[in-house]
Amino acid sequence: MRFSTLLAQGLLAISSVVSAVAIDKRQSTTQVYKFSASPTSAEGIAARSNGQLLVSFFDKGELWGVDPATKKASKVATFTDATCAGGIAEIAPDVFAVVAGQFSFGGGLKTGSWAIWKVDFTSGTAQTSVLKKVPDSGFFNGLSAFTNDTILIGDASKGAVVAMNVNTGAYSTVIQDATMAPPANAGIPMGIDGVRYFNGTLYYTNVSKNTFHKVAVDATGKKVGNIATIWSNTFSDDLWVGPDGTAYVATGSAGKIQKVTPDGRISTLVNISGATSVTLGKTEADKNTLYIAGNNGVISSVKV
Ligand SMILES: *[C@@H]1O[C@H](CO)[C@@H](O)[C@H](O)[C@H]1NC(C)=O
Ligand SMILES: *[C@@H]1O[C@H](CO)[C@@H](O)[C@H](O)[C@H]1NC(C)=O
Ligand SMILES: *[C@@H]1O[C@H](CO)[C@@H](O)[C@H](O)[C@H]1NC(C)=O
Ligand SMILES: CC(=O)N[C@H]1CO[C@H](CO)[C@@H](O)[C@@H]1O
Repeated sequence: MRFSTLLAQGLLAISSVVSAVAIDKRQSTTQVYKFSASPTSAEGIAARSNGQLLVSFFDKGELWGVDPATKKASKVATFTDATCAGGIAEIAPDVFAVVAGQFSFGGGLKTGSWAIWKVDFTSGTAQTSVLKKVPDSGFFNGLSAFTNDTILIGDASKGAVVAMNVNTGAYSTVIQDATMAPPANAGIPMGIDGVRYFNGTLYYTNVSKNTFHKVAVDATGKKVGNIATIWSNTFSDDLWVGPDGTAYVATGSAGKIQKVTPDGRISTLVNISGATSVTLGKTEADKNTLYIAGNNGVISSVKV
């Protein structure tokens, strides 16, 4: 009797320590802005060096600016002949490339409609132009800065990565792999989704296969060695890699932001539903703030 009471008290003490640790780690997000009319389905997010955020939309060929300080938003670019936009990457200081083309849940995918657009803020106002229309595109979605004059584009329907020179628009497929392909039974023809290059490594997700991968690439973007699978059991959308090599992955319906340290430890940064993409802030004040775009129109933030 006495022994079991002591044991029970001991177990209680242990369990309260365990739950205290778990509670300390729990975080919640703060809403920055909510898009509630059209567009709504935020798909890509990027941070400018002036603290503003850029948000692209899966349900409209537009790019919007969001100011986390004033919590106001305004349209910065309309992509002609596009119904859908995707990844955003900074290709020179305050110059961004954005994926846009034609997809809608009602109208389906129009292959060959995809283009890389350039949105240049260096003159003070956004100057929007087509960098390159790609007639042999399948379904562009993910985008990453790569070398100073090259970007890497994920073609979600072809299961490929395309490298493009941002000065000339010249492009070529550098990787095509089964881990990047959509499965035959995919609801929409999307395999490779999030694409981010960091320090010799290309990270990418497959949105229809619940996978997250990494592979070393050479200076032209071609793969070197084997593709590693970081996980194969969690719905995975777009991602960001911080300056220390930590990856943050938006997991949409899986309901969380997953963090992967350079040595491969996986944890949940925060629970949040519908996250499509993430980025770290670029100013001294918000470099440890992760901004999250959601398909419910909510733009939110959390400390990393
Ligand atoms: C996320 O939710 C799960 C289940 O409710 C909980 O156990 C976990 O502590 C939460 N994680 C964070 C980082 O809040
Ligand atoms: C790339 O740009 C950075 C910053 O402008 C510069 O420091 C670096 O030398 C450039 N690298 C190459 C390979 O051109
Ligand atoms: C970049 O990769 C090199 C070689 O693997 C490594 O030594 C270095 O720590 C990495 N840098 C960062 C910032 O992760
Ligand atoms: C539709 C589809 O391809 N589903 C796949 C999701 O990912 C898991 C794990 O890789 C596969 O087992 C499923 O077949």
